[in-house]
Amino acid sequence: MYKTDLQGSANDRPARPAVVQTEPADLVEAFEARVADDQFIEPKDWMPEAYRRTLVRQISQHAHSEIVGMLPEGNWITRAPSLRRKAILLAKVQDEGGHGLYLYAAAETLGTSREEMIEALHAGKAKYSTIFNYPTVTWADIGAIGWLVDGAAIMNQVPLQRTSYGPYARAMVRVCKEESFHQRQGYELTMAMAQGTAEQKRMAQDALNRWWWPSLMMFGPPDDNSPNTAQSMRWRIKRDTNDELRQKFVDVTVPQAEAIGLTVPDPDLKWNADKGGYDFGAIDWEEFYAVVRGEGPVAQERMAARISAWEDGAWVREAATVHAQKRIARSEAA
Ligand code: FAQ
Repeated sequence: MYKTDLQGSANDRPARPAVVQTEPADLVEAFEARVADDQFIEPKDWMPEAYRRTLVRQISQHAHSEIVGMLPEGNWITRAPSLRRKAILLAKVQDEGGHGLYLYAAAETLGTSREEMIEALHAGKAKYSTIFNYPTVTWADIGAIGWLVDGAAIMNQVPLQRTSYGPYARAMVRVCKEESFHQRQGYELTMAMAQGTAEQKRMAQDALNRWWWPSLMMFGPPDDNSPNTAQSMRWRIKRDTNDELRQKFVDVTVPQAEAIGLTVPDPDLKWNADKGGYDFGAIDWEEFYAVVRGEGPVAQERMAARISAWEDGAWVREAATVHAQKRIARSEAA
């Protein structure tokens, strides 16, 4: 149900056709000069169509990830073990909804409506992050999501505050502040469990074991199999490559695990003094591509939940539209 053009492994994917330059050379040149000068491109500025398409693709997929990403944690709101944990989790899930909205709004400035983007998601034409196709089976998973998933998200999003498209960069500033709170609450939750009873520590370790590798996959395919990175780096949409960000995440997160007595589930993990970072084991890219193709453990459940939420909410959208029309009519009559 969640089909993509990413069939098979990265190696047997056809190469993308070369972009044919049909746009006025002076406009392209001026655009490229502004990007090279680190100026923001704004909605009304001229931009190459391929730049616009790339942004709509990335920003809408990012928005979908935030919205689908509410589901794994939403699953635990009614079962949070204390009022404090419940209040934190509710706030976090609401924040993710807000992030989705800022991002849909940023993408809309490029001329694609929110309805079109949501339709593409529901039709399986748009992607969302692989990470949200894994189930949250114990309370410790809520800690692991905050610590690892939000941790990976921040690593990717901090540089996006300097992405070349103004509305996306500005949305990221607020998103990053909130994600930073999310990461801390997840780490604090995991720490509490790691220092709790033997069973709580076992649950924390089990959650780390299950979420570690999918978190590394969030950064996307390795650079030599990432069809979009080179162009997105040239346009300064991406500021770092997938592998660079993945490495930074590993380097920051491994000491955090050690500090709370948990073990990263990678027998090949080893500090490499020469590079000043960790060497880590091979990622299972077949699993990544299978999840991208919609074969993740709870992929069908996630899309079914989103589609039914959209359908069940139709009356709210209709009521809000009628209310807005009445307000306009009233203010015009006054
Ligand atoms: N999942 O050529 P690249 C969050 C696709 S937010 C699914 O490297 P690109 C907050 C990629 O789209 C998490 N698909 O692509 C939160 C492309 O296919 P396409 C989301 C993936 O764009 C926390 C193809 O593979 N964050 O977690 C994935 O240059 C907790 C080839 O890849 C963002 O979206 C994947 N993991 O780099 C919420 C950040 N990776 O589109 C709730 C913004 C790759 O050509 C709870 N996005 N693909 O058909 C980005 O930085 C980039 O888009 C990347 C991918 C880095 C994700």
